[in-house]
Amino acid sequence: MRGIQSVVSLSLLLGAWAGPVEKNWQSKAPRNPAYPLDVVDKLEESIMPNVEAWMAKRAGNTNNCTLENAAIRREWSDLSADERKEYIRAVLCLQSTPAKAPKDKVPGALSRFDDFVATHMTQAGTLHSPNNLFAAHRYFIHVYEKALREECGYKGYQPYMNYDRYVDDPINSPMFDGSDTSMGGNGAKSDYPGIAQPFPRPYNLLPSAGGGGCVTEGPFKDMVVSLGPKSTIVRNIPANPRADGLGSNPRCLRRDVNKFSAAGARANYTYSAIMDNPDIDAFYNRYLGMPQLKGDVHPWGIHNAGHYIIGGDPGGDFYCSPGDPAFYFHHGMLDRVWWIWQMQDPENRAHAVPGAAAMTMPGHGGMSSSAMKAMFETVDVDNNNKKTRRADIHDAVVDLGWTAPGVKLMDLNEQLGGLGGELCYIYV
Ligand SMILES: *[C@@H]1O[C@H](CO)[C@@H](O)[C@H](O)[C@H]1NC(C)=O
Ligand SMILES: *[C@@H]1O[C@H](CO)[C@@H](O)[C@H](O)[C@H]1NC(C)=O
Ligand SMILES: [Cu+2]
Repeated sequence: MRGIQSVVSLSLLLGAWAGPVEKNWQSKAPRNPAYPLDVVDKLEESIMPNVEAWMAKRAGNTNNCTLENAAIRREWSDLSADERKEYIRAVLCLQSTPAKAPKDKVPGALSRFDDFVATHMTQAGTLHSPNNLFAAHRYFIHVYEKALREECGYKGYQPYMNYDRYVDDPINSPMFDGSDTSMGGNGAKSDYPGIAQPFPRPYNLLPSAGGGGCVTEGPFKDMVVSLGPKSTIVRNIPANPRADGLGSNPRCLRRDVNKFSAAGARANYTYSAIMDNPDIDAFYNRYLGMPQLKGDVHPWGIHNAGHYIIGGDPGGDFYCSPGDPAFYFHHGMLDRVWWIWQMQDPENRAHAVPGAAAMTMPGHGGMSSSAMKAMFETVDVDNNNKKTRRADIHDAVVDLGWTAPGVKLMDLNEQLGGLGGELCYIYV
């Protein structure tokens, strides 16, 4: 007995001696050895001491959220095949669970999955004003993840897409190779025109990568897209029966898995956005690709670059983009990038909100920049399209209609402990 005990304590001692003790979150989130850590992954690892110090500083104020009990959001190809299938099952489940959105307002919502799409459409101003873009999307992903877990029995957390892993060949990547462990394949060849971009020639167009038609392979090949289109540029899609795009318009999922777009989301872009922009507005603008960096030949900004890795319909539609299930992987990555940026200097950055010098999100999906700007003039819009001008940022409410209760914008900044502890997750 005694002998065994001392062997155990000796090996513990040796373990501690032999090198850094593996942290709880690392052992719970193994990485896929096929993908060596990129510069952003390394940056993420390097923030953990800051995160620990920030948690210690906020002790008693993190609503019982700790690094030990925090959820872990992982990269898609770090998940095992079974874990990916389980995630896919949950998304398909959400797509076959009845909608909660009122039928008179959103006759086109076929499922709980569509409730989120409809919310992104009706709350577009709230979700995309400079004040709200980061925080409201953090909340949006959180409530989607919650629906997967609580309504569809999913035990994991929302995965993200590290674009850099797939830049060279997104079509054959674990995200989009069309296998049963992917998020569905590319779209068929079509007359997809590419996507206009707010940059001088020749960067004013993100060219088609050859797809744009219906997705024919993988778990979402039979998916029915119903809401929209509202701002898409994809040709030959029937118009929605309602001007607001909320009517029923059943059609296939269309994609143009696009390596040109992906090139604007290489890790060096993400790294530079985080490290070269200590100011929140500069970071925000860079994230949106504005203004174009001198000589940059992939100037889309990681936000648009990530969206147009799939583009298509509804993925390329400003309003309806969450109708492609890959949306949540992309915005998960963006949320991760925001967190890594925040944790460079939590004291000054954790509660910084873009605004004063933030540029308006460039028009996309066929929308002009002036139309975008008009949408953001009054920032809080409820489900009945009632607009409230906001005086103080601390009063700002993010209202996600029938998908989630309205919450204070400033309660969404702390990923570890925000919303009374409801937000409690890290990225690995
Ligand atoms: C934190 O945990 C303690 C002990 O379980 C509990 O009494 C308290 O209500 C919790 N606080 C919050 C904000 O959840
Ligand atoms: C990232 O690297 C690519 C080459 O792989 C280069 O063209 C681009 O300018 C770099 N971008 C930044 C922001 O460093
Ligand atoms: Cu959005």
